[in-house]
Amino acid sequence: MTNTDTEHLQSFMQTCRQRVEEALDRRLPAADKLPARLHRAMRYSTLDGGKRLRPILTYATGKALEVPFDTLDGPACAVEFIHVYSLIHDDLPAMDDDDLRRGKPTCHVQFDEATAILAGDALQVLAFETLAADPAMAVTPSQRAAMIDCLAKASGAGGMVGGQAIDLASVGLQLDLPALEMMHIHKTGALIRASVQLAALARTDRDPAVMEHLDHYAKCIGLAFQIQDDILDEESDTATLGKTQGKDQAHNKPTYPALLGLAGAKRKAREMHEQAIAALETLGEQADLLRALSLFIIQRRN
Ligand code: GRG
Repeated sequence: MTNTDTEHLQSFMQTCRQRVEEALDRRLPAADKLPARLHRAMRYSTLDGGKRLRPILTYATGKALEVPFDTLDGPACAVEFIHVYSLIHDDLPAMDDDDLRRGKPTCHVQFDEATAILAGDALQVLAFETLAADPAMAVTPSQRAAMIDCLAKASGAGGMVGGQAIDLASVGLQLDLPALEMMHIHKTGALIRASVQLAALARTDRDPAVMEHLDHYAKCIGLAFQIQDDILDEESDTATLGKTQGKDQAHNKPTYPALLGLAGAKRKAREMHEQAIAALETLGEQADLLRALSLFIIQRRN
């Protein structure tokens, strides 16, 4: 990737971050609206933090398919609402029991456990309300239904929640590579895949071959993202990550570096990136941002 490509990606990501920040702000309940503690917790965990990788993927897919950004604000927010809810619940004492997220105290530490559970619940519902009713989305009712179906499947027992259940059940167990992959395809990969699919669903004249290529790309970057996450958990530090570093090892969790070694995990991440790029072969230069994002995923430091 040239310097110009990197600068272009950085400026695109910055534009998307600003855009989604404003869109999230508008869709969240006001902080002083009752019940104010719940609304403050929802806003605290959602706003002003995170890489916004999933919304950026939604917008970048929109660029590749020429979908207007006004139509994508709803899907971009919906996927981020689901992501934030999952982080809040994952940090709870009953799950990962963490006190640092996005460089600040986790929701249950800043507020309390019950409020954190409710904030997660409410964000999850807000995601679907956004897809069902967002007036700025120029889509047909059947496209809306397809988007709701897509996000529900990606988030539920057959997707992210199922992956989290496998993860909780596997602590201390010796998972082999296919089992580890299966867990991550659900836990992290499903939502990343949905971030791409939601933008594609905004087009009525979908070419099934292009949809398939984009889906393959999304599956590959989903795994690459998780492998890099595991690598960073070993290589990075708490301040850079904005979350507790070294937790995987401390909790004896199965990870890619544990199974493949650090060098093997890096090779695997690179392989997934190369497969992602190959999947986009038939798409023209309008897919360059997606290509650059794939590289960003395996080179990110937080
Ligand atoms: C509790 C239903 C439920 C699901 C939890 C996604 C998840 C499932 C848990 C998060 C725990 C975790 C650290 C997973 C590894 C990969 C991951 C999703 C990291 C966080 O995503 P980033 O790096 O976070 O995109 P930011 O803060 O940048 O948005």
